[in-house]
This record gives sequence, C-alpha cells and structure tokens, in this order.
Amino acid sequence: MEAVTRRHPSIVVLTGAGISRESGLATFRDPDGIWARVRVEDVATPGAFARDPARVHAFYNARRAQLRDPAVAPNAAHLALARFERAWPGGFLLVTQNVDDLHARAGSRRLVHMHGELGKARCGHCGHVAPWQEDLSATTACPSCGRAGGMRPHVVWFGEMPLAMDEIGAALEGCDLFVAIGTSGQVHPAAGFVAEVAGRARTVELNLEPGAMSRAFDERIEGPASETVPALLEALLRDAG
Ligand code: BV8
Repeated sequence: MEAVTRRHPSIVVLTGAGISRESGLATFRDPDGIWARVRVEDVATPGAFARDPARVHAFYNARRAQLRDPAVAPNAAHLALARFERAWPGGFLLVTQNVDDLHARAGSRRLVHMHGELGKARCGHCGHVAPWQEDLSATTACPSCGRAGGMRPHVVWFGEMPLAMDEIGAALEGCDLFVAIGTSGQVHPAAGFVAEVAGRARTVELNLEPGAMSRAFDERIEGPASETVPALLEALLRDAG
C-alpha cells in the first residue's frame, strides 16, 4: 500500500528591521529610525562610498560596534524562529533583510542575509569576503590580497543586486506559507516576494502596523514580534501534530 505521507508545508520567513527593534536596534523608517538621522544617498549607495568612504565607514563602524554591546541580544522572536527551524519537519528558509547577527546568534542556520552582514567585509580589489568585527577604514588592508583602500562592508547598498536571489527564488517557488515579520515592505525586491507567492501560498504579515504591501497578505497579525512570532510558530507546530 502506498504510504500516504502528509507533506508538511514548506515555509519561507522574511524578516526586516522590526524583528530586531526589541533587541535595541533602530529600524530604518520608524520616526526614530536610521533614515530619520542620515540620508540613504550619503551612506547606503555605491556613489556615497566613492564620494566619501570615511563617512560610509563611520556609519557602518558604529552599527557594527553596536552589535558588540551586551545589551543587544536576540529577543524572543529570534529565539522562537531558531527553535522552530529545528522542530519543523517540512521545508524552511529564513530570509532576512537585516545585516545584524541576531538570527545567527539565536541559533538560526537555514538563514540567508539577502542584504549582506555587518559582521563581514569585502575587498573591492579581489572580492575576498572575511568575517569582520573591528572598524574598517580606507587604509584597511585586505587579509587575502594585502591591498589597502578597497575594503568595504559586505552589505548590499541601494542599486546593488541582493545576495542569494536564486536560493530565495527557489524557496519561494516551492513554499506553501510565506510569513513577513517586521518589514515595512518598501524595499525591493524583498517587498515583492509576497506578490510572487500570492495565490499559491498562504501569506501572513506580522507587524506593529500595516506595511506598504499589507493588502497583498491573506492575514495580518498586529503586535510586537517578541509576542506574535512565538505565538504563530507554536500554533504551526501544534497544527502539524
Ligand atoms: C536592486 C543596506 C537591482 C544595508 C538596504 C522596484 C520598485 C521600486 C524601487 C525599486 C524596485 N527595484 C529596485 C528598486 C530600488 C531599491 C528600492 O527598493 N528602493 C525603494 C526604497 C524605493 N532597491 C534596491 O536598490 C535593491 N537593489 O533592486 O538591485 C539590480 C539589478 C541588477 C543589477 C544590479 C542591481 C537593494 C535593496 C537593498 C538596499 N540596502 N540597506 C543596511 O545599511 O542595512 S535596504 C534597508 O531597508 C535595510 O536593508 C532594511 O532591511 C531594508 C528594509 O527595511 P525594513 O527592514 O522593512 O525596515 P523599516 O524600518 O523600513 O520597517 C520596519 C518595520 O518594522 C515597520 O513596518 C515597523 O512597523 C515594524 N516594527 C517596528 N517595531 C516592531 C515592528 N514589527 C514588529 N515588532 C516590532 N517590535
């Protein structure tokens, strides 16, 4: 007799800066967010880096140093996602727009940083990517080719192609459930993922308030991620039996 196996749904989770807010990291577009204090054009584009590398390095050095503050730690939402990944029998991929290290520190492993990571640096000369915790400057030498002047944060700036888009596309192609957590849905291509899966996957948005793509979601759960994420994941595990 053919074994009837109930395929557990395959899940893609997309996170944004809102999931790290309760860990003490500023978001981008909230009233007290990063873009209220500094302009994208001055710190988060290749043109900004070419024009004033010292200013861009200072911007990312400050954010990288903040990750070493003991007060900045994974919160209940990060921890719940890491636990869920280990318990879920179906497919699972966590795609984050965040460049902080909180998902990895919480224990997430099936994790893709589509906008890069503050904890890595890349050489503009040879392309080498290295783990990086210290400050970067225009005189920092590449640990691989030895040349100075080309090291930059391994972060995706506006106008640059996000990372791992093939892996993300494949996961979206096969997913049954898409959950967006703490993202304003204003930055593409991430903001377009919900439209990509609509109609063939259940889509759920977890946010404090509706994001720009809210109408595209089947379901919206409002509240702080530290409460809504553990609750949703526990319900999914309960329903899976
Ligand atoms: C590209 C750098 C092409 C790293 C970032 C189509 C239409 C329109 C525009 C475009 C388009 N296609 C491309 C573009 C241009 C551009 C773009 O989207 N512009 C928009 C803004 C108009 N996109 C790009 O340039 C992308 N590149 O498309 O390349 C290409 C093709 C071929 C070859 C080459 C290139 C690159 C995008 C990545 C840019 N880099 N950051 C860094 O410094 O961190 S984007 C920046 O925004 C961050 O990475 C951040 O992750 C991202 C998204 O922001 P959110 O995470 O959503 O954060 P935000 O503050 O906005 O919202 C927070 C949310 O949390 C809020 O909703 C809030 O309510 C909620 N919240 C707060 N507290 C809580 C909470 N929720 C729950 N609980 C809480 N406690």
